[in-house]
Order: sequence, then structure tokens, then C-alpha cells
Amino acid sequence: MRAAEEALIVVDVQNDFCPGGALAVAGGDAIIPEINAMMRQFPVRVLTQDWHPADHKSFAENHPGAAPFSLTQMPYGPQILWPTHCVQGSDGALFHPRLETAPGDLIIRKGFRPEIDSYSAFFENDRTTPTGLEGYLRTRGVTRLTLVGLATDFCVTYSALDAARLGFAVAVKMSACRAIDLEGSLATACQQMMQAGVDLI
Ligand code: VGL
Ligand code: ZN
Repeated sequence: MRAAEEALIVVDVQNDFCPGGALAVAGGDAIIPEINAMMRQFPVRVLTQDWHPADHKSFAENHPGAAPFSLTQMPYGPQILWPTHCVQGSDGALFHPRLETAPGDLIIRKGFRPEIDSYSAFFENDRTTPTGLEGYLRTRGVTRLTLVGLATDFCVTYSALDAARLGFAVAVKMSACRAIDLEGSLATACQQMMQAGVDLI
């Protein structure tokens, strides 16, 4: 068991990000046994859940004529338009059935505001609207985070960068993550994380 101030953050291990899902990440389900084992080693365990309304603006379907994986401009900056995924209450939004969620202390849902996407577990994509996770971790005395989950180059990286900016010591356990890797996004994400002082372990 690690020191009391260490938390494991399990990012978006949901059906839609696993093989067969709407926004499947290659090998997304292969990380589940390692995550289940890690959950038992951390005193604080948080799971995040991407949780979009059907009319969410990050869905290509809600932009007539736009193709999935194309880029659009939102008031807060560029936004990739995704295939419809993790719709609130759908099977795709559920945690993968092999993920052992019972040891989780907190489940934080994100991306529920129709007008704004939320990759990070800490802030929505405007980088200012908080999810509340920072307050939860600080009030529990957490100073060190290990991140795992899906996808490495989007929700895991955004979460890691925000956590580092907030002053947490951050590690990403790469073997327990899988990437979407759109046009080199994984390499860019790893570079950004290293520059921000995130430990890729
Ligand atoms: C994610 C794209 C859209 C992720 C979530 O979990 O990395 N990626 N929504
Ligand atoms: Zn999403």
C-alpha cells in the first residue's frame, strides 16, 4: 500500500472506448487487469466517466455535414468532432464489465454540459470550468497522482497537464493506458507531459 497522500485516477475505462465501442481505442480493454491490480495498492481511488448528453457539441452528428474526426472552432478554441460516444445512460457509457469499480472512492463525471467538451478530470476544455476533483483530492490530503486509462493522448494527457499545473506530483503508468493516436497526437501528448514534469513510467 502506498503512502496515504497517493491517489490512482482511472480515466474513462468505458465500453465506448474499448473494442466494439463507438470510439474504440485499440487494445483499450487490455489494460483492465493491470488497473484492477493497481486499484488495490492505492489508498485513494478515483474513476472518471465521460458522460455526454445526446445533443453534445463534441459529436460530429450534431454539426450537419461535418465528418467524425474533423476539426471545428468552439468559443474556447479548436475542437475535434467525435463519433457519438458515452451518451448518458447508454451501455457505451458504462464502465467496462471487467473493470473492478467497487474499490473506487469517487466517480467523477465530465462532459455533461452540451456546449463544452471536457477531456480533463479537472477542468473542461476552456481550461477554467472546474469539475470539483481538485477540491476532493486536496481535502483528502492527496499530493501525488498516478493516472491510467483511456485515451493516453486525450483525457489522460489533459488530466495529467492540469494536475501538474495545479501542483500535484503526477505520474502516468503508460502500460495501463492506450491511445487514439490521431495524426501523431500520442507523440505530441508525451512531449507535452514530459515538458510539464509529468513522469511517464
Ligand atoms: C476522450 C475523446 C472524446 C477520452 C473522451 O476519454 O480520451 N476522447 N471524449
Ligand atoms: Zn467524450
